[in-house]
Amino acid sequence: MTDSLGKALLFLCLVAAGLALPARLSHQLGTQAASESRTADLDGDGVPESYTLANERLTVVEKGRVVWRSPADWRVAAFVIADSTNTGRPDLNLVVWKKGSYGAYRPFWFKGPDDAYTCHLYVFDLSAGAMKPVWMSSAIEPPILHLKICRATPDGRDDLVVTEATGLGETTRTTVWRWDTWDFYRTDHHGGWSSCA
Ligand SMILES: [Ca+2]
Repeated sequence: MTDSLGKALLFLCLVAAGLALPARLSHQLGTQAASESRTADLDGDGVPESYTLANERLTVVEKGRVVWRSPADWRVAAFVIADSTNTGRPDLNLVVWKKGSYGAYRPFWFKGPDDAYTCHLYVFDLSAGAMKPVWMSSAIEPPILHLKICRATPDGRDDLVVTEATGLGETTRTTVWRWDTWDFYRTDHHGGWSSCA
């Protein structure tokens, strides 16, 4: 067994058991830096906000005021600021690990404790001084190890380029997602992007 395959299998087993420190371990498997900061003007008011990821929490500050902070029970593994929903304005895209997939609204068929760490993709817009959810996924399986958002050369729209963990021989694979009105769907685009965030 290769070292990378061993890490991936260990990762999936620990996460499934709810025992892992998944964000930290996912960093070891190839996600972005655990601490980083950048600026962007998501609400388009001409004043850039700062986005700082530290200790797995993201803090957004504008004019010295904390506009938004990710909840304490989220472990933010990565964030990408790009127009993932192709509206012409940048979105805040978060890869989040948290315990439980369903919250207070679990489906009737789900039995047993809902306390394993699962990976989620959340998309937010900043508008009128508040961070507003655009899209919040249920648990993503296989989990996202790395996320880029790339501008497609044929039509100038943005694609999500997602590196996923797998436990089936190959350790990772890359899939491409595109926004369509209410949801992301997988496309067969591979390459041909002019730039990536
Ligand atoms: Ca602003």
